[in-house]
Order: sequence, then structure tokens, then C-alpha cells
Amino acid sequence: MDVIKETFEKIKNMEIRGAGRIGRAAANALKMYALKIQHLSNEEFKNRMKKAGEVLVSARPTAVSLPNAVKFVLKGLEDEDPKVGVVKRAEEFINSSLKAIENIGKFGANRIRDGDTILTHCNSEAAISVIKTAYDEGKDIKVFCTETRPRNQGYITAKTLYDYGIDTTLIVDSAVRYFIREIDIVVVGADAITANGCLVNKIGTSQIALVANESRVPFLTAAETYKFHPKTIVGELIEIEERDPSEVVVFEGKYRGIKIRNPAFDVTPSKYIDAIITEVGLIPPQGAWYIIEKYFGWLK
Ligand code: RUB
Repeated sequence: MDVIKETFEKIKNMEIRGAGRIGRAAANALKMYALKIQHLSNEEFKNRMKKAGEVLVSARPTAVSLPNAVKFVLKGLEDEDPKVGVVKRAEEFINSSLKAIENIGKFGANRIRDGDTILTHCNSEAAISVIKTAYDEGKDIKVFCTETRPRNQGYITAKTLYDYGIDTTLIVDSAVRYFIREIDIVVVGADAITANGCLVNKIGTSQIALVANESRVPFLTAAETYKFHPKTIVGELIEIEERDPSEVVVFEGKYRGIKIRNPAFDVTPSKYIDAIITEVGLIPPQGAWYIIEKYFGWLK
């Protein structure tokens, strides 16, 4: 169980973070665990793998890539040789995830014009793929990154884009409306997309969407199909993770009584989303139901 516990801890403490990376890390942990298990009956093997899946899924509640990856991999338990099935499907998940990010980059870059200034929030592989691909195509682009308090994932994005040679500006989260006139398009990632086309992403995303909407700036989210939440189609709500207050601030003495809240994600209503960039193409938020039905019908 070492590799499972280790991966659980790394996801929980955010050493491994970002929805896509979390999903791939879980798939890889299941593969490594499966390969280590020896001398068990198929039945016992299946039980161990299911238990491991439950442990991984409990690490963080919001990014649906985590349960989607685990369910995808554990479907391999139905194969004649369950170990081979799990290993095969884990590899398939990881490879198709990386390919999806590449395709999202290509499709999304078609929406970026030469001379555009892009705003992004937090640190999303999928959103960065769009930005880098547009740059690779020779488009003259600038990018504004928000800090993304309290964990400052925006610094990772800013450094990544700057290292890539892109003109990058870092702003505080509260400066989005101040700068919106300089922004041509917003591109963010996704932790989950609901059946009614809402976006669950890093806290602050919905404020940015409101500001973009007010200023008629297109707001796009880059989301692999495994970011779509199958259970929302049967009415389940997505749990928003609330993390430790010490990530925001630690008060001393009498001020310890000040309450601190630290939700990690928020929900952007579909009406503020112009398009969802998936690896199977750009879809309107109204197309979310179709994606879930097509790709996750077997999960309901
Ligand atoms: C990360 C975050 C990202 C999405 C998408 O939150 O909100 O926008 O996970 O990322 P956290 P990706 O840092 O709390 O995990 O496109 O890389 O899957």
C-alpha cells in the first residue's frame, strides 16, 4: 500500500496538484500497486485494488479527474487477467490525458489572435497548452497571470510562460477588473464541468468570469473530457474543498478569534462561459450533458 499512501499524501498536501496531474498520479499509483501485488487470488486482488482506489479518491474532493481516473483504471478489473487489465488501462489513461492536453492546445490556439493579451488564473496545464501553442504558431501574445491567493499557483504559471519566452505580467487577484480593458480573452482550466455546463475551478475564477462578461471579453475554459462530472447528470452536487485556514494567515494572541475561511474552488455559471475547449473540440457549455452521456454513460 506504500505507493498508494504516498500518492494520497502528495495529493492531499498539494505536492501533486492540478486536476490533470492528480488524475495521472492516481492512475500511475494504481498501476505500480497492481504490479507489486503477488500471490493473490483474482478476488483478493480485486478487493485490494478497489480499496486502494477508495483511498486515492478520498485525498481531495473537488477535481473529478481523480475519481474518473480511478474508475477508468479499475474497469480493467473486469478483464480476464485483472492485473494486466489495470496496468493497460492506467497506461491508456496517462497517454490519452497527455494527448488530450496537446489537442486542447491546438483547438484553443485557434481562438487566440495575433496581438492578443490573454488572462489566466491559477496553474492549469490545459490552459498553458493553449497559450504555448498560440505562441508556437508565431502569434504575438501577452499573458496576464493572477497571483491566485492563498497558494499562489499563478507564480508557477508566470514562471513557466516567462521561461517559454512569452511576454508575462503578474497581477494581484483583485486587479482583474482594473486591467480587464487590456485583456482580449480569458483562458482558465477546470477541476470539474457539471452536466448543466457550469465550471468548477480555482477560487476566484467566477469573479473573473463576471468581470469578463461585463466587459464583453470572451471567457474560455480548457477541460479534458475526464473533467466532466458523471454524477452531476443524476443530480449530485460537487463538494467544494475548504482547506486549512493557516494557508490564508495565522493570527497570534487575541486575534486568533478572527474566523478565516479558505474555499479552494468556486462555481462559474454556464452563462458566463463562451466555450469549453475539450480534446474532441470546442463545445458550448450546453454541450456538457452530451459529453457526459457519450463518455461516461457506463458510470451512472
Ligand atoms: C488547480 C486548478 C486548475 C485546475 C486545472 O487547483 O484549479 O485550474 O486543476 O488544472 P489546485 P489542469 O492547485 O488546488 O489543485 O489543467 O492542470 O488539470
